[in-house]
Amino acid sequence: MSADVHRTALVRSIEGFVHDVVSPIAPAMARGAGPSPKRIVEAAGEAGLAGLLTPIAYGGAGGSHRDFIEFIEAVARVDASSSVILDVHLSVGTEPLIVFGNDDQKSRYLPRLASGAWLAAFALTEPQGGSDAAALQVRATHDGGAYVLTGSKAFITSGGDADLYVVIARTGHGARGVTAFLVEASSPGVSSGPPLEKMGLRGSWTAELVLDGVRVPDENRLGDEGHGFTVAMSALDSGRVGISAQAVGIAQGAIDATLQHWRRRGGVPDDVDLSTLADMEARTAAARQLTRHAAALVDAGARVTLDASIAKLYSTDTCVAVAQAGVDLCAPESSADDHPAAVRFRDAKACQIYEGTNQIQRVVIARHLLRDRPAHRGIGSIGEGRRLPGGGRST
Ligand code: COS
Repeated sequence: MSADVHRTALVRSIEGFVHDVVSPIAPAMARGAGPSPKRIVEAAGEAGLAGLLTPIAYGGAGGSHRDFIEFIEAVARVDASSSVILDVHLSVGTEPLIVFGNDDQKSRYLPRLASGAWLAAFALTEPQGGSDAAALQVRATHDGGAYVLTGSKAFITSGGDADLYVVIARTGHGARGVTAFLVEASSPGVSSGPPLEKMGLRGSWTAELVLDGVRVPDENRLGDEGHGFTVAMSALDSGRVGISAQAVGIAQGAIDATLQHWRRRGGVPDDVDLSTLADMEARTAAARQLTRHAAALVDAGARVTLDASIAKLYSTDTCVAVAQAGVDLCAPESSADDHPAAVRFRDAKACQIYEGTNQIQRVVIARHLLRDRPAHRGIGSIGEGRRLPGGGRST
């Protein structure tokens, strides 16, 4: 199949999936009363989309990150809950296995994930501390031919419904004492708390994952021992591009909701300042371009840490601002819990928080400027670890 034909077929699958599967369930998902995450991924599997990024040799669609962001944006435009379920499954749930897995691990798990028979999740965050990922405490102790995992992970998307978790656990000290594991949900000692009652994204499950002496065979260690922080960070590099795409979709959905609201009311009210609508569109278009740029870098095999953080920061701040403007333009009806503009506004906020808060994205961007490009910015005299005039550190 030529690349063009492949892309056309993929675009059709995405359109069909959004129209046939996502649109009908969107209102129920917004109330937290829709199908389970597993059912969403099964349906994506039936449409050939649950393994969008998985190589064809392992049962996937062999798609690019450009395809991936278009898929996530298209779903988020209609229903953000479905999009985060799919984003986590395809991205941080499956990609570490594609990038760091050995042949045996890929053969055992990728076909099941790509067909939608299994749902994947990513378990890094812990109850004691979210942003300082290197301080994680879930312990993995080597014992015979297995690692024994003990501790709790918090705020796990699809927690309680996933079949396979990429778990990041401590095997030594500091960032280099962290290792990644593939943990089957059916393993003795794995359990989950109930899904949280959330402000937005109510159709996606977010739960605690408890690991109580879970024996994970050596064959399920993902990458080398001590390499888990790099597995997690590079998963997040690409994952943040997906969240950026999700934010673009939510912003676009807020614009759609505003236009539909006016259509239902028979036109634009006389007192509306249309420059607000124009700004919503311009910011969303800019966020989309940043997301595409970051996705193109991933597809080119380039390091995307900086551009993923810039895209994630800009797009998610944009989606909150655009969704808020949508609520204002649709007021007072938009104060109703089920008004589409209100749903967008509630869903938008989480994008600034997960896969690295926007404060963390600013840390990543600022560190990059100080570490890698001092000459361009006129701060060449600031060395590694030296005090900045404002009292911060340049590391
Ligand atoms: N890709 C590959 N390797 C990376 C990396 C990346 N993006 N970022 C860091 N690393 C490596 C570093 O090269 C370093 O390796 P060496 O020790 O071999 O030099 C190691 O990881 C530690 O890096 P660093 O010192 O930068 O780590 P910090 O503890 O300072 O933390 C931040 C860095 C703040 C960026 C990290 O903790 C982070 O991203 N936190 C947010 C976590 C998050 O997103 N949580 C959401 C979970 S999913 S909802």
